[in-house]
Amino acid sequence: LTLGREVREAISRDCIVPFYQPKVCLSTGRIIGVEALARWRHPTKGILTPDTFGAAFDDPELATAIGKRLIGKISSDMRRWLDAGINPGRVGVNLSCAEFGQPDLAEDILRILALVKVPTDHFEIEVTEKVLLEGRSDSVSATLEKFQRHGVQIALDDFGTGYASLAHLKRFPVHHIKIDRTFVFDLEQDAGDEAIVAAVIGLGRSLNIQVTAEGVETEGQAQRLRELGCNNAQGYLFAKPMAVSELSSYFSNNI
Ligand code: G
Ligand code: G
Ligand code: MN
Ligand code: NA
Repeated sequence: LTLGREVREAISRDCIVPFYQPKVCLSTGRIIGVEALARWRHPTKGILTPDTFGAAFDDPELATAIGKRLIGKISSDMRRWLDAGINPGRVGVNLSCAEFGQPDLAEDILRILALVKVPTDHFEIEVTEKVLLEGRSDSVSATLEKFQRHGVQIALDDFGTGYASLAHLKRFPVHHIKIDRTFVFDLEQDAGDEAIVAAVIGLGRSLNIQVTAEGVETEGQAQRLRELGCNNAQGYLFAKPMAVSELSSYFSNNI
């Protein structure tokens, strides 16, 4: 596989890096956390998004290699922010089905966090319902519970696009629901989307689960979300995913 060889080389040259997209409080606009999103600093093609290499996240060996390297970088970035007196809140880290296939996933990640001495409550694992459905559910829940016991929270990503199963919210420790951007896009025009968004916000409120709307691009969408009682949002309206270097000026204006 050419992609495999190229990705392995990119990892060894330290070219796969985290970008960070702020998550903000809809009432104050202040940053409440960031999501780490993998980027490939390609020597000739520039910054590549997972559009071009995301297939690697489906391969157990490559996904695990990328994931470990990214968590190392993310935790040392967090260490540096905290040391500089900046508190960016929780950083969300995406983990794929392939990564959940690794029996030592939680131990490996927790060990990396302990190494840089970052408090675990600065971390959140983002999983889609696909992870909950496709993994052996006993081992997935054991892994998630291990994270939870050590203070790492769990976010259910792309919520609404899969099964949006209430059983998942009961069976797995879920602290945070991220409403998929496909429901936010047409929120002001489509009564069905609005009803779904309102229902998820209500669900979060009754179950005491934090809710974040993804893909917020316009002030109109943000306003509608505020009216529906949504507390948190993420999207180009507030900030795009940024390199660490760009993030520092964002921090100085938004913390
Ligand atoms: O910016 P965006 O194009 O970053 O991300 C595209 C997709 O790739 C998203 O669905 C996101 O969850 C996934 N993705 C981004 N970074 C990572 C990562 O570090 N690990 C995994 N497993 N998936 C990621
Ligand atoms: O992990 P997840 O699938 O949630 O990844 C988020 C994806 O959404 C990433 O690819 C990220 O670059 C992208 N994204 C972030 N904000 C916006 C936005 O406002 N609009 C759109 N269309 N995509 C966004
Ligand atoms: Mn995500
Ligand atoms: Na998502």
